[in-house]
Amino acid sequence: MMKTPSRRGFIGSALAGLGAAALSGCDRLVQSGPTDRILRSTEHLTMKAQRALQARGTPAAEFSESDLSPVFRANGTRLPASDEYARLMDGKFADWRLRVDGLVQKPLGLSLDDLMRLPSRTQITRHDCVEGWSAIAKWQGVQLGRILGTAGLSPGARYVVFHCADELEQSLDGSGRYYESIDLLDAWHPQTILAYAMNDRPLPVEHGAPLRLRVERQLGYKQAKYLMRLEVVSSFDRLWGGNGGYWEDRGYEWYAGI
Ligand SMILES: Nc1nc2c(c(=O)[nH]1)N[C@H]1C(S)=C(S)[C@@H](COP(=O)(O)O)O[C@H]1N2
Ligand SMILES: [Mo]
Repeated sequence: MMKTPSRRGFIGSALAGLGAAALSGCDRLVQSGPTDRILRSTEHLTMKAQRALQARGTPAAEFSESDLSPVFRANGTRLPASDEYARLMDGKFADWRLRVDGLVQKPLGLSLDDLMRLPSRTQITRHDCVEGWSAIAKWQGVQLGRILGTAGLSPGARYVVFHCADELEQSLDGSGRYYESIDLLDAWHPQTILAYAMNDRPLPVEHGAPLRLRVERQLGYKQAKYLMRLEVVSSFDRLWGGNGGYWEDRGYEWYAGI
């Protein structure tokens, strides 16, 4: 089983990769006798890329109880329409399992109790929707890195895909099903959690019961609700529109940083 990388380890190796890429670019330029100007511009790009990666490792702002929004809108699906979801909801999600599969050493099927028995993280953060509203709430859940560490990544693993229970757009081929994806850097970010509680209560149905993603450095549409399955993949070009998410397939940016 692969060792769980620490956040530093992860960013470190990503940066090392960038360094190597920059170096080989440098060699090539030197060999072909380039001007200083080109060399400087690649140095500049590398520095920008490094800054961007380092910035992604820094935490999102956390707030205090007194900042909690009195009202937190629900957006997109408020109740998945499938019979399966209705059945799971009727049973208070006792029969729900989070499947973890794809490029993992050990596929998992985790119940809500399994997740709640693991150490949890609680964070008060601000959710920003592209539609122009924000709200602050308290989220409690399991760090995604812990789950991936238990499953163990297989070679080629690069992204985590979040498959949801709802179809936001009704379609014959299922292409209206909500899904999202993040890379491993965000997956191991300490504030990236699978949340089962909101404001000290079980996650309400309209906010994604029984489990949703919180990936706090990104916009609202990345915060996938109604999680059913996590799939570790090397690329998402075979998934639906190939852009890594429901809204991405409809033109939104894949990396929705804030
Ligand atoms: N499964 C699923 N996840 C989703 C959505 C959705 O429609 N379905 N909407 C997204 C959008 S655009 C936003 S702003 C947030 C809204 O979360 P909320 O309903 O808890 O406010 O969920 C995101 N995650
Ligand atoms: Mo949103």
